[in-house]
Amino acid sequence: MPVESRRLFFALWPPRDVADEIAVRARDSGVRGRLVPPEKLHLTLAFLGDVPAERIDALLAAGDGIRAVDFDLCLSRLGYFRGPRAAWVGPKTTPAPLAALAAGVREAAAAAGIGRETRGFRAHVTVARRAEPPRRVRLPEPVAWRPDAFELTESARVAGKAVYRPLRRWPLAPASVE
Ligand code: 2AM
Repeated sequence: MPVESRRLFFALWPPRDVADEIAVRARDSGVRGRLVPPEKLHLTLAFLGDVPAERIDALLAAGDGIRAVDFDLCLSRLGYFRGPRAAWVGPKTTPAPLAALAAGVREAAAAAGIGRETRGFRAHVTVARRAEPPRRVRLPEPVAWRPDAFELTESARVAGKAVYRPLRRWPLAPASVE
């Protein structure tokens, strides 16, 4: 009997105005390929793959235990992954609280008995798939984004298309202002 499972990942999802801005800036920078529509733009913190249904409660409980603070993201870089032929935008450097959050969700997954993600964390928002390598490495104008929550998202296939559904969102605590 097949084991029931769901394809899950932790991610940051930009609000619509930021997503629109990312899409416009990427297009204006000459990104070519299958452009990701604004409503599907996200920054993956950890990809968990197929998670057996009976592990999901433990994963949500582990997620509840994560304490993370918010941070500013300045998306100014344009990059390319040759293997998956993905063009992306991302920050020039990864803010420490973002690196800590990515580590936190990976630890939560491990605590729930879900294999650790093998790729190192590289903060990026994929803007085009089956893309050509971008000709520039910088966006003409950076996009500012202050995420206020992280999410456990399901990636389902509906009629051959990837559909993303939120399972749970957790707020990022405001970082104390010095
Ligand atoms: P990326 O394409 O932005 O790099 C949901 O499927 C998200 O998880 C995708 O947007 C993808 O991020 C990431 N993902 C999908 N398959 C993956 C894999 N095999 N390994 C790592 N990350 C993956």
